[in-house]
Amino acid sequence: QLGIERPQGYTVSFHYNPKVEQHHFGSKHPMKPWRLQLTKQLVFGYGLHYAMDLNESLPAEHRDLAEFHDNDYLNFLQYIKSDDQTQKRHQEELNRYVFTDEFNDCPIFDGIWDYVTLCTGATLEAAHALSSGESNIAISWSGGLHHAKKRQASGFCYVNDIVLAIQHLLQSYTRVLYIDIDVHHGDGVEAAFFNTDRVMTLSYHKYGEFFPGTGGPDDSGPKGFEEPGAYFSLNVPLEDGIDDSDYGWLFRKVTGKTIEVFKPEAIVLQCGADSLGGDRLGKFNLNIKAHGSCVEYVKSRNLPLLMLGGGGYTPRNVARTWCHETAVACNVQLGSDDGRASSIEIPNFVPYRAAFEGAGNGNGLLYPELNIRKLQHPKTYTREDLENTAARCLEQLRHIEG
Ligand code: ZLS
Ligand code: CA
Ligand code: ZN
Repeated sequence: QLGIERPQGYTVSFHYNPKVEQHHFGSKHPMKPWRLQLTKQLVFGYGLHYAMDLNESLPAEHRDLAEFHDNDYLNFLQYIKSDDQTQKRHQEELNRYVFTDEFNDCPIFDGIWDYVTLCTGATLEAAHALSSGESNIAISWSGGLHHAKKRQASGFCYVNDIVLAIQHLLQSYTRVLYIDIDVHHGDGVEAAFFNTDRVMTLSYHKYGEFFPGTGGPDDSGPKGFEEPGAYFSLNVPLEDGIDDSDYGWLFRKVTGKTIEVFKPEAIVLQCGADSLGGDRLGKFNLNIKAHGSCVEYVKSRNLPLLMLGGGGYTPRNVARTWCHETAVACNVQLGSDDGRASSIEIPNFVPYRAAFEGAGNGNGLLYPELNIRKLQHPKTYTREDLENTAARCLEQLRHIEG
């Protein structure tokens, strides 16, 4: 591909297994693993594989998952079948582990064990590439499943690849910072490291009548006197319709100060693409350029960086976002600078190119054709709102300074 070269002075590695794309949560379910295929087609279509180490990862094993998850829960995931007969016989476990009903966030589908081990395998391999020094930025777009708990599936997430990856990184690094720009609160990761000061979790999310309902401004870690982990959970609850400049301003201010005071040795960034405008589930109004500039900002700290996927329910926009962010990681500029119509078109030889040909819009990489949805009650952030939110975060950070 014309002019696509490896970045100078550092290595980016890309970890994936194409088998993950074949899985289905059910036809009406918003989580669509084929968005990963779309993403990969774009990444390869642009020739970004010339800029990275490519790794086809192996599925994780039961014992890898058991580093965080409960064995009984893992056995259940490994052996449960999707047919009604088996489900009837396992009703008690189903209720305990996934809350089944006909409208289920976490359905039992065929190949569920393969799906969870493939997602986790890619993320764990990426974490290992960082800790071994093989790579400086490792990418696993099938990971980022931040809601899964020790013994429970939640919010489309069954196994928490992020927690497992951070646990791995803690063997090599003293302090790991977790940053989460998915529109949902990163509750599973926060809960797993609630009582430690070696992991700081920072989540930006919609808060108020929105899943999972946690991550309010006072959720900052254990409240007991001098408990380890007190103040090491930082939450930035936001409202509908927050846009590029307001989100970008807050993200830089709060993330910048967090890095300054916490001094992480490695960073894990969950890049959930449901914070984009026009997402089927999300309520924010970010465009791809603004989302990507958060990645760029984190990358500029030159720390070992694990980049993960997460939410994202408008598949074309997810693929564009993560392709753009792969390019950001590689220091490759694919689109034009204005963050809207891109001068570079989706290459002709990208299979599924048709999927990107939106109604009446250009099909450039950065152009989010579904952006700027008409929200019912978008919040207009005033200067004062933003200053107050930032001030509250900086106030919390004062407790861990020094
Ligand atoms: O962060 O809001 C909820 C929970 C419910 C409402 C929906 N019903 C199905 C269950 C009970 C209170 N759940 C959220 C989960 C969002 C998970 C985000 C994951 C992540 O992006 C990381 C990967 C939710 N929002 C929307 C839906 N669920 C949802 C919409 C449409 C459907 C179809 C399939 C299933 C049932 C009908 C479903 C869920
Ligand atoms: Ca978040
Ligand atoms: Zn989400």
